Amino acid sequence: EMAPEERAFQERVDAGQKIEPKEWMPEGYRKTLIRQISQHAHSEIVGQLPEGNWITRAPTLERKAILLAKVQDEAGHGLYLYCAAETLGVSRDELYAQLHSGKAKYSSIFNYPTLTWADIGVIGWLVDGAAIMNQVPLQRCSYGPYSRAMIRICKEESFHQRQGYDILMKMVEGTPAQRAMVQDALNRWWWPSLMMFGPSDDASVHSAQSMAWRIKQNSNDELRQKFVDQTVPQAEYLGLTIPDPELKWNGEKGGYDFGEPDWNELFEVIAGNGPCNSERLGARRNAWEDGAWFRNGLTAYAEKSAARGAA
Ligand code: FAQ
Repeated sequence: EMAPEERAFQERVDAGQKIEPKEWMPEGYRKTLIRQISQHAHSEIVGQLPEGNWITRAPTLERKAILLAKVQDEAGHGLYLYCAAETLGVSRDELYAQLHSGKAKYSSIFNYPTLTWADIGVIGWLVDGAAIMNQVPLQRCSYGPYSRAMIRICKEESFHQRQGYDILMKMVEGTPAQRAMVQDALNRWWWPSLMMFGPSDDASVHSAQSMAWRIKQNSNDELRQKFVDQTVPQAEYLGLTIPDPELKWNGEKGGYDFGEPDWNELFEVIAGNGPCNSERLGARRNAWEDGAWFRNGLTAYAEKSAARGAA
């Protein structure tokens, strides 16, 4: 039996109204949003690292400028999302502490290494492609600040995806070795990209409640299916083979049948045991520690100014 204020809240959500920061909300709704938004913010921040690895080695000045802009956009996305999380009554320092202690999650996808330049193309194509597929419905999320952040983020993600596909269009016109490099990158990133959508629906503990609250509009498997359907023709256009022997068009359902991702791998990566987890977290911790002198300087200056003002 729902309390009256909770029933009123649910009715507003069902009617498609936005919930704003100072309004009453169930504690579980607040907690779920803090969890999801902060995890999303951390993903953007950690997500700079795999691509940042190639900024100094981009093949041309133009590619370097484009990649630099993309990685800067990711920093911006992280910052909007931290702001959205802060409206729920959590401080940025707490959120950083959760990331640095390993308590908070971030997307599994950023725990894989970027071995070649083709990986940068494939990340834009698949990882940003999956991110858009997940984020377009989040623009209609019931929580106002998150939904508004998603509108701007989605516009920038579309550019990111195009830049990735553009890298690959160029590379597949190149030498056999360059084409092989693209195929190898696709082979390594395909399954981890499918895992970005989360565990299968029967293992997704949060989906039902998040959908009832209209935080999520679609289940993990629905979005994964849409992603596969959108991506297979793009792979064909590039002349690439998706590394899934079970992939097959199913005319009856109007979509592709495809193989099961290795869920054990996803859970291992989420638990901190992926190929680059410790490297990624180490880089974020170092960045935080290396910035201590600057934070201390700012605080000392603010205290001095306040003391001067009071005198
Ligand atoms: N990685 O019950 P569910 C980007 C966790 S895009 C890590 O299904 P939910 C852009 C989940 O948190 C990537 N953890 O959970 C970019 C939960 O654990 P918890 C970021 C995962 O929340 C591109 C547990 O498993 N995008 O950054 C993953 O209903 C290129 C059970 O799962 C977002 O975060 C995973 N893949 O659905 C940047 C989108 N999957 O918290 C740079 C917003 C599941 O209870 C370069 N988030 N888990 O300890 C969402 O839409 C949802 O949170 C899902 C998961 C769909 C990720």
